[in-house]
Order: sequence, then C-alpha cells, then structure tokens
Amino acid sequence: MRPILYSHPFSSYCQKVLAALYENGTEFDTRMLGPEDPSAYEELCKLWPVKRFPMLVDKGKPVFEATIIIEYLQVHYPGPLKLIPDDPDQAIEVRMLDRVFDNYISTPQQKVVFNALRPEDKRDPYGVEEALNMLDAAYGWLDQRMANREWAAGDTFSLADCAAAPSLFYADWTHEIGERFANVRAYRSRLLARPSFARAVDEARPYRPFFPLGAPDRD
Ligand SMILES: N[C@@H](CCC(=O)N[C@@H](CS)C(=O)NCC(=O)O)C(=O)O
Repeated sequence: MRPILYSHPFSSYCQKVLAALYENGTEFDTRMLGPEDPSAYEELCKLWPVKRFPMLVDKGKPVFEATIIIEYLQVHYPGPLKLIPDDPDQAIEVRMLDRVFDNYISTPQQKVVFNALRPEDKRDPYGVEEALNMLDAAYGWLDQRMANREWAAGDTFSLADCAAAPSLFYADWTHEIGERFANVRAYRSRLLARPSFARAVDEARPYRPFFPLGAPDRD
C-alpha cells in the first residue's frame, strides 16, 4: 500500500513535501483537498483537528508537519537522495535551516497573506509591519549565508532546501526580495530550476488567481 498525501498543489507546505517526494521518485497517492471532493478535507479534520496540511497517512497512521513527513519518508521510504544527512552535525545544520525557513520566512509570509483574507475591520497592520520586518531580517541573514553556497546546508540539496523553495517562492510574491539581496534571489532561482520543485510549481499554476495579494506575472 502506498502512502497517501492529503494535499493541495498551491499550498507552500505541501510543495515542501512534494519536492521531497519528487526528489526521490517516491510513489504515493494523493487526497486532493479542494471543493471538488469535500470528503478529503473531512477526513483530514477527523485525523488532525488542527486542520493544517499536508498530512500523510501511511498504513492507517497519520503523520503531520511537513518536516516530520519528510523525516518519516526517509525512514520508511528511503530513496537515492538522503535529505537529512547521516552525519549528526550535518543533520543538525540541515534541521536548523529548515526551522529558519519555516519560522522566519514562511510564518511571517503567511501572516501577511492571512491578514489580507480577513474582513477589513479585523486586519492587523501592526502585525503585518512586524512580519515584513522579520522577512527583511531573514533575507539579510540569508543573503550573507548564501554568498558562497549553492544549497542552504551542506553541499547537496536537503530538507532545508525543500523548506526554502516554497518559503522563498511565496515570500518574494508577498514582500519582494530586493536587489540588495542578490544572493537570496540567485538561490531562489536555483530552487525554481530544481526539477522536483519546478514540477510542484507547475502543478500549482492553475491556482495562481487565488493568491490573495495578486500573483505577480513571473516565475
Ligand atoms: N506547521 C505546518 C504548517 C502547515 C500549514 O500552515 N499549512 C497551510 C497550507 S500551506 C494550511 O493548512 N492552511 C489551512 C488553514 O490555514 O486553514 C507544517 O509544517 O506542515
């Protein structure tokens, strides 16, 4: 039996897992979360009342949190590319960078997007300002880090790059990565050229009109 991914193609955290699955050619089935089939979302909510996706179900066991799904896949469905290295210190570096992309790029990026989806009288301009400041701080830190690197942690594509790809993809749409962050822009371009992530981005193209801030005409 193949693992089942509850997922939507336009979701950044789903794209993070899809990049990992495509990197290793892992076989899986999809339960597409969308209005076409409400039963998939009902199943997700039953198994994970927090109602966040992606969620993987394998042999009846739910696994949630994109990072943990990728960790789970490496243990139970290993492929040619180890996205978390065997060396403990290298693995710590990869996991640290994974946290940076989730917490300090994806989280503030989502904050700005969710704010735009709220009714006008429930919006939080101060929270948005804080989120934009955090994005700028993260871009600045990452720009220095990426000056002499191809991938975020170590010499090979890893879990950290799976996290970076959708984080930077959508963060740039939400709060453009300015020209002063040339190393981050170049890294984002490398991620977009990586076949696993390019495939996830292509699969999500039909949903671009739903981006609440208006998807820019690029990428
Ligand atoms: N910490 C979670 C975050 C997952 C998450 O925020 N997923 C978004 C889609 S990208 C979601 O479930 N949104 C549904 C909602 O906010 O109701 C992870 O790493 O998987």
